[in-house]
Amino acid sequence: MDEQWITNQGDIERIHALCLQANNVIVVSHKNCGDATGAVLAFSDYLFSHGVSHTVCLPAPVMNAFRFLPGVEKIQSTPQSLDQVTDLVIALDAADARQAGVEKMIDHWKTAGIPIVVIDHHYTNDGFGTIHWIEKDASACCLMIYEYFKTIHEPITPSMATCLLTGILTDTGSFSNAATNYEALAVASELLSCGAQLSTIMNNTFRAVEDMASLRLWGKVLSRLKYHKKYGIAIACITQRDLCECGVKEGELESVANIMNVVRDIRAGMVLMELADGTIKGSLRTTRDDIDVAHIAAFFGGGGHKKAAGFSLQGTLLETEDGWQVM
Ligand SMILES: [Mn+2]
Repeated sequence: MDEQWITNQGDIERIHALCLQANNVIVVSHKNCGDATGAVLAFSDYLFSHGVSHTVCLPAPVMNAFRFLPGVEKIQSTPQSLDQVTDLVIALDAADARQAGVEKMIDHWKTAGIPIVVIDHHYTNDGFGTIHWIEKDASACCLMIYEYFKTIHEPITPSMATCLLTGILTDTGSFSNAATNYEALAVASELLSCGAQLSTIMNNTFRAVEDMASLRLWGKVLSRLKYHKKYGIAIACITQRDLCECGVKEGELESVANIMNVVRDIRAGMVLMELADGTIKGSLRTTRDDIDVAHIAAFFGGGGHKKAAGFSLQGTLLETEDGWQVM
């Protein structure tokens, strides 16, 4: 199938038709993200309501903050679940095949002529599918799924509304970052009228610190905060030793790069965390309109959004006299 880029409503209807015809759809997205998790679960509810057999796969178990989402138990882990026979792949909120956890399958699917529909809002999206609907200005992928449901007149249940609102709230930093716009607020209000559980979302998703142990860990990490004067970037580093000493699991810290956004006079914040698999996960955040952290992440081989981006490096972290070194 040739590469195709979606531009109008008729194409949304075409994706809908592909879904209705499919015998087994695989829905994939990236890990540790409210927008990704909310989008796949709302899409799963839609497929279920039409009796379409499907599997929902994410590259890692759902983090604590999003385990309240209705239908979360349906989510399976890639890559094991990707081996099954499929005739349609839907990738949501993922900028490339690796982020979606499908890098080992994508060539096989393409050779077999299986359509791979990519619905995404990352402006670093590399067009890894065969049919693409990319809205670089959309605040969240969940907003696009909302538009999709509206276009095909799909009724939005309270469960779907909670999933979609979670994506909008997480990607806009609960309406605080630059992705926040009229559409995000208008759709959020619409989702509340569909029965979205706002207080449940807020209570589960926006507690930056999981427990006392995590708070102590942050005390330790913030006491060593470095500031890169030339670039105006504050850098916090979390080592495996820190996690071990404080008794915190790495999965419990995934969304807290936002903690750096509380500092007013820095240009951007970066959190570097050593993972048990020998890689270092870098997360970048800014609240400033004149900074593009996706550009910085791209320098390290990563990507993302202007306000929130990430990358991954091989190695371990070593504290030196004037900063941190990747060994
Ligand atoms: Mn997103």
